[in-house]
Amino acid sequence: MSRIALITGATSGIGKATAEAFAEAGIDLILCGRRQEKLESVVAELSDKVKLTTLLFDVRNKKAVFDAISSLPEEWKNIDILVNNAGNAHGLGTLDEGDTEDWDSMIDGNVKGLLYVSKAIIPTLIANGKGHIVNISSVAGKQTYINGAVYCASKAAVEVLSEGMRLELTQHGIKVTNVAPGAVETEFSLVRFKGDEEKAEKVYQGFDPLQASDIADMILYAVNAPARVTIADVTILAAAQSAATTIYRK
Ligand code: NDP
Ligand code: 8X3
Repeated sequence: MSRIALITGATSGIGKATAEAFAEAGIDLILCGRRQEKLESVVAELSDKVKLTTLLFDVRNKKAVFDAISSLPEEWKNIDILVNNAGNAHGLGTLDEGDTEDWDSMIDGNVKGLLYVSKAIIPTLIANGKGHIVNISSVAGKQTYINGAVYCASKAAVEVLSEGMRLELTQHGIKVTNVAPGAVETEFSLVRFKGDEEKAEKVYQGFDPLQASDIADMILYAVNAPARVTIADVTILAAAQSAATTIYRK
């Protein structure tokens, strides 16, 4: 019987690449995001491979999260894999000059949103006595960098939540994998710099950055590992990257 995965942030970057990798592996997909046209284009791309459905919600909106997940038809309710990927950085700057709206977006999206989606799905995993949660953290959750305190704090929270989930859920046969990528070339920097393409492109210049598919490959490996194996915590860096903000550029 094929497995069902729910992926948040499936409209671009790591989430979309994970949908593509899962579809190749025959995993049916519940794709989530806020941009409907992007969700539809991923469905069109993958619909000849697996069964797909979509949920449109903002992870920051608690009611929308619970309403969307409880609206799933019966045949989609038995989720096997949850990929908590939705999230972004908003802005890069000091705390005294930081925009509190940006802080709200990061804390509400990267932390509280991940919690809401998890709370909506964990009871099903427990009832089924099996499942796998993959949380997308960041190297920024392991190493704080200048001007990134709030984003780093939000990802440090994801690290802690991954540990907490593993402590709670192992007894129920549920695996928890924390994935901490370094610099991945996605829409991430475009969002961080509020659509400034020049600034965003500079982040990935002078070295060979990670691609979203590199992270998706790792996620697929983790969810396909033998039953006796939990891939608990993985950091993936670009080969030219030695720490969160240390990148050797040519
Ligand atoms: P992208 O900007 O390409 O993708 C972000 C995804 O998250 C989009 O699909 C977006 O969908 C979704 N999303 C963002 N905010 C919300 C929200 N409030 N509600 C619902 N969905 C939301 O970036 P990445 O693929 O790079 O980012 C994916 C994850 O990887 C993030 O958690 C990020 O922090 C993490 N990460 C990224 C790294 C990088 O260098 N790129 C490195 C380490 C970690 P939509 O806009 O349609 O809602
Ligand atoms: C994204 C990677 O280093 O820009 O989490 O914060 S970084």
